[in-house]
Amino acid sequence: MGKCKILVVGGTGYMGKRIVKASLAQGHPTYVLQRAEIGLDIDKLQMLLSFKDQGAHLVEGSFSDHQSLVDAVKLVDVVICTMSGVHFRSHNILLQLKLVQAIKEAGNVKRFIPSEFGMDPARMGNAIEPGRVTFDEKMVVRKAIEEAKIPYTYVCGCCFAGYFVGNLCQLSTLVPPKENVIVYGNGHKKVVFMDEDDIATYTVKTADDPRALNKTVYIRPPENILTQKELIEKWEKLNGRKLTKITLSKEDFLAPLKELDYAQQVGVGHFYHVFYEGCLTNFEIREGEEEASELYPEVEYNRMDSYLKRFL
Ligand code: NDP
Ligand code: GO6
Repeated sequence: MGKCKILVVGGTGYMGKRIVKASLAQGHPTYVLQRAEIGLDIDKLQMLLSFKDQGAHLVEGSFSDHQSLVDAVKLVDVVICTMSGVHFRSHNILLQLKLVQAIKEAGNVKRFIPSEFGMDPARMGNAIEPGRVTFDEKMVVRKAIEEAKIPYTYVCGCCFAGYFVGNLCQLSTLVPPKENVIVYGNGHKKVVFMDEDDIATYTVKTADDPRALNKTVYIRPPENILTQKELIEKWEKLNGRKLTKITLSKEDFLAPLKELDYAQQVGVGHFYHVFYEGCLTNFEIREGEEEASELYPEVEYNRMDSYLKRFL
């Protein structure tokens, strides 16, 4: 039996390009949606051409052309969508409803993996405004998938290292602070940090795995469950220098929320849930749910001390 065919929607994005890479690496016939709207975006076009050089098939289509989406999904067994959900980029999670309609109509897709890859929206019913929009929208997409009886896997449960590790969990920067580091509360909530390439590897692994059918797969590998304090210590050890810790209470963290722009308000809300509530780890993974490193013990996921070495 050959490897299942995978269509990546959102393939030139931050997560999408890694899904394309992982799909090719795992030997899947890999299809990437080439949207008409990219127009003069030369970087996207060049990236798509490089995917083709690596063996991917480019499929022309557009979210404003329903038939083109139906035709695209008819080519494959699995659709993985990495639509933007990042509020300082081109967040568009609800656009996936069009993809859900196309998959429903096409009728051939054996698995749909929607754009999730973060906090489990099903557990974020009490999230604060305006950041909760992320979870509300992802839940709207889930509801449409389940109502259409489309087989699915929801991949979630961790923080992207790119947004959370290099900066030692500081907002508005992606590199380590030089002198002072803001510590959220006592810095002791357990967080899950993952190299995005490993998230992509696990995601593609679930695509044809019956154990992941109609389930949520949490990415929570034991070695990458760390508190903010532990992450800071790893950096200090590597860098040979201590940082000055500035403890921030949850009240002080949330106080300036209203003065920030919308995207940052969303981000602050998300940081609040991750670092003050510990929302990634304050529940057990139960019957009917799976954990990625247990399903795929052969994957040698990157540890965060080696990830941090890139910043030395
Ligand atoms: P990006 O911002 O990189 O965008 C991904 C793709 O979305 C783009 O490349 C583009 O596809 C597509 N897209 C954007 N706007 C439109 C539009 N108007 N019409 C059609 N397609 C559009 O997204 P990320 O990779 O950063 O995010 C993917 C997921 O990961 C989201 O669900 C997000 O919430 C989650 N996330 C989780 C994080 C975590 O720490 N856990 C951190 C960051 C994101 P194309 O390639 O066709 O141009
Ligand atoms: C990451 C961010 C970083 C925001 C999730 C503002 C959805 C999730 C862990 O896109 O808003 O500086 O789960 O100043 O389910 C963004 C979002 C983080 C990055 C959160 C995210 C995480 C989205 C910032 C900033 C580094």
